[in-house]
Amino acid sequence: MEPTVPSPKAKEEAETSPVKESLAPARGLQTGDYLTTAQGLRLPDTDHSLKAGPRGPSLLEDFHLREKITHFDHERIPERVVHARGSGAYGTFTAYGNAASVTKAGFLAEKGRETDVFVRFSTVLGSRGSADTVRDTRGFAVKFYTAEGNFDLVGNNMPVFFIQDAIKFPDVIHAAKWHPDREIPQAQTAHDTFWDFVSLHTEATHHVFWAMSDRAVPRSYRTMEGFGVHTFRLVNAEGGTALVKFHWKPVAGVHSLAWEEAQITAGVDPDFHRRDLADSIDAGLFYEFELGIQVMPDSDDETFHGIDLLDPTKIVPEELAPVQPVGKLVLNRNPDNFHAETEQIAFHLGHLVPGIEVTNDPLLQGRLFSYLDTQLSRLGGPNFAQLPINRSQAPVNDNHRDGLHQSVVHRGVAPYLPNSLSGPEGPVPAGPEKGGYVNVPRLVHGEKVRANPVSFADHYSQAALFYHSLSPIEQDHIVEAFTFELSKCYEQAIRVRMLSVLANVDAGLTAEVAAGLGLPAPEGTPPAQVTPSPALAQITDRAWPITGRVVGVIGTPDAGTAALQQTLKTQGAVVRVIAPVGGEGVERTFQTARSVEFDAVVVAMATDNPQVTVLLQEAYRHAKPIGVQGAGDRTLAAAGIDPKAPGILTDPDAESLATALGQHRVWDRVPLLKPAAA
Ligand code: HDE
Repeated sequence: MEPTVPSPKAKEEAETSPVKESLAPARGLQTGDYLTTAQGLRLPDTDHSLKAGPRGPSLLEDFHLREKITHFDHERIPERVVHARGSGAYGTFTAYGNAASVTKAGFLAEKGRETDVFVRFSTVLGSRGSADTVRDTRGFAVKFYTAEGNFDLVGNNMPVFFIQDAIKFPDVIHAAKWHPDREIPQAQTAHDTFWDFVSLHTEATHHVFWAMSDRAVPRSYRTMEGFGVHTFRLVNAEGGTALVKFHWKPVAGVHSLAWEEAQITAGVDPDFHRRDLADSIDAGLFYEFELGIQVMPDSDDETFHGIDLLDPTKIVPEELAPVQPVGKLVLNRNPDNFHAETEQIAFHLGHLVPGIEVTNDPLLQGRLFSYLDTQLSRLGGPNFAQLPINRSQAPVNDNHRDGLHQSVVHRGVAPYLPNSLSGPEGPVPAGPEKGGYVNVPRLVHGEKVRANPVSFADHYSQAALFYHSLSPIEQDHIVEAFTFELSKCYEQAIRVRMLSVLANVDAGLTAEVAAGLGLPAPEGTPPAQVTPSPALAQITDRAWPITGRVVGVIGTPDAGTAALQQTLKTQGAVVRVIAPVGGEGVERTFQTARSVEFDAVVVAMATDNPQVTVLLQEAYRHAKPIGVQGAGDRTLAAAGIDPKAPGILTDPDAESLATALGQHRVWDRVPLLKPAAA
C-alpha cells in the first residue's frame, strides 16, 4: 500500500517542524542514548520487575517499577465537561489591514501582520473517545498568540446558542448529555431529556433548528463556518467603538455529510474529522478560512434593525450587515503531542487584547467566569498559563507566584505593586500609550433584578427566518432530523409538546414531522411574515475548490485512470485506488474501503464483489458523483444503478469530475432518492 501521508516512523525520523522560540525549550524527542528514570538514573532493564527469584513475588523496593506505574496511573486528566472530543492544529493568521477603522487590535489592524494561532475544533456533547460525525454543534476555538498578549475567539460552527443566560448552561448540558443513570446515549441529542428540556425552554428553538440542519454534520472541519456568537465591542485608535460579530468563512465552502453517511462513518471511522485535519496538513492541503466581521453602530439600546445584539439566540442577517473579510487563517502544522498541545490548551473569553471588549450579553458574561474556573480542575491548578501551548508570546510580568505545578523559578523579593525594591526593570502599570488594556468608559446602571430584556421573549421569529432561508433539500433534511430524533424519544408527551413548539415556527414543517411521528399536527402562531436571508443556505449554484476532497478509484492501479488521477491531484484532490487486493499503488482493498471515505467514486473495472456493490449503492444514495470507465459499467449494473441517472459520468475527464465535486453533491439526483409515498 502506498501511504499518502508520512508513516508514524517517517514522521519521527523527519526533522521536527519549526518551533516558536517560546515553545522550544519544552519540546523535543527524548533522544538521549540511554533509558533513564525521571531522575536521570540509567536503566539496564525495563522489561522485568525486581523479584525474589524468577517465580517469586515482586519486591516493593523496585523504585523503577513503582515510578513507571505511578506515572502511568496519572497520565489522564479530567476531560472537558463540554467539548471533550476535539482536535487541533497550528496556523498563521494574516491581517488584511482594513479592520483598522474599527479596532486598534494590532493582529487585525496592521496590514500583513502575521500572528501564530492554534485552533481546536470539537464536538460538544460526547466524551473524549466519541465519534466525530455525530449530530452536534462544533466548537471552533482560536487562540491568537498576538504581540499584545493572547486573544481567544472561542466560537462555534453555529451562530446562536440554546440559552440566553449563562445560569441555564448546567441545565441545557445536563439535559443534552447522556442520562445520568446509565450514561447513554453517547454524543447525541436523540433522547428524551434533550427534547424534554428544549420543548419546555423555548428560547432554545433557533439553535435547535441549526442543530437539526446539515450544519450539525459537517463534511470536515475544513467545510464549516465559525461564529463568535456574541456581539463584541471593538475600539479603534481614536477611541471610537462599534458592535461587531465575528465570522469564519471556509475557503472550501460549507458542506455537510448526508445523515446516513454520518451514522455509518461514526462506526467505520470514528476519527473521520480528526484524521482529515491531520492528514490534510501532512499532505500540504491546508485548511483555510477568512475571518470576517459584521459591523453595527454602537448605540445605547444595542439593537440593529430591531435585533437585540445582546441576545445570543439572534443573528444579524448578512444582507443587513455584510460580513467584511479582515484576514486569512491557514492551518499548516500538526501538533507533535496530542496531550501537551490539543488537550492542555486552555481557551478563555477573558483573554482579550486592546481594541476588543466584551458586551453585556448575559451568556458571554457568565462565560467570562467559567473558562478560567474550569481550567483549575482540568489542568490542576492556577499555573496552566505556563504550559507551553498556553504561553503568551508577549512578555509576562504578572506577579503571580507559587501554586501547584509552578514551573518558573521567580527571582526577586517584591512580587507586589507598588514596591521600591525591584529596581528600574521591575514591572510598572502600563497606560494605553504603553499598550495597557483600558476599558472604554461606559455607564452601568439599573435595578438589581433577575430578569431578561423584553426583546429576549421572541423565541420563534429567527428559527423561522433560518428555516425559510434554506434550499428545499436542506429544509427536507430538517424535517427528517426532527422526525428521526423525536422518534427516538420514549415519552409521547415530549413529542407532542415539541410539535407545539414547531407549530410556532412553520405549519408545513410541523405537519410533515407530525405525519412522520403518526401524530396530529397542532396549530400554532408562526410569524406572519419572514424575510429570508439567502446567505444562510449552503446549497447554492456556487462551485467550490476541491482541495482535500477524496476520490476513490475502483480498479487496479494500471486500469487506465493514471491521467485522470494525476489531474485531480494537481487540483488538490486526494485519490485513493481501491483494488481487489493490496499491492504497489493500492491504498484500499475491497475489504477495507467503505463509501463514506470518498466524495466521488470512479469505477474502472468489472466486479460483482458484494462490498463494491454496497460501496456504489451508498455513494449513489448519498448523491455522490460516480464516474464509469472501461468495464466499470458492468460493476454499476451489478449494483443496480441506472447509468443515465444524474451524476453518473461515463468516461469522465478530470474537468467534469472536478466540476461535479465542486458542487459537493449531485443535487439533481436527490429528488429521485426519496422513497415513493406509501
Ligand atoms: Fe463553552 N465552555 N460555555 N461555549 N465552549 C467550555 O471550557 C461555557 C458557549 C465553547 O476547544 C468549557 O475549557 C458556559 C458558547 C468551545 O478547549 C467551559 C457557557 C460557545 C469550547 C465552558 C458556554 C461556547 C468551550 C469546557 C454558557 C460558542 C471548547 C472546557 C454561558 C460561542 C474550547 C473549557 C476548547 C468549552 C463553559 C457557552 C464555545 C466549561 C458556562 C455560547 C468552542 O468553561
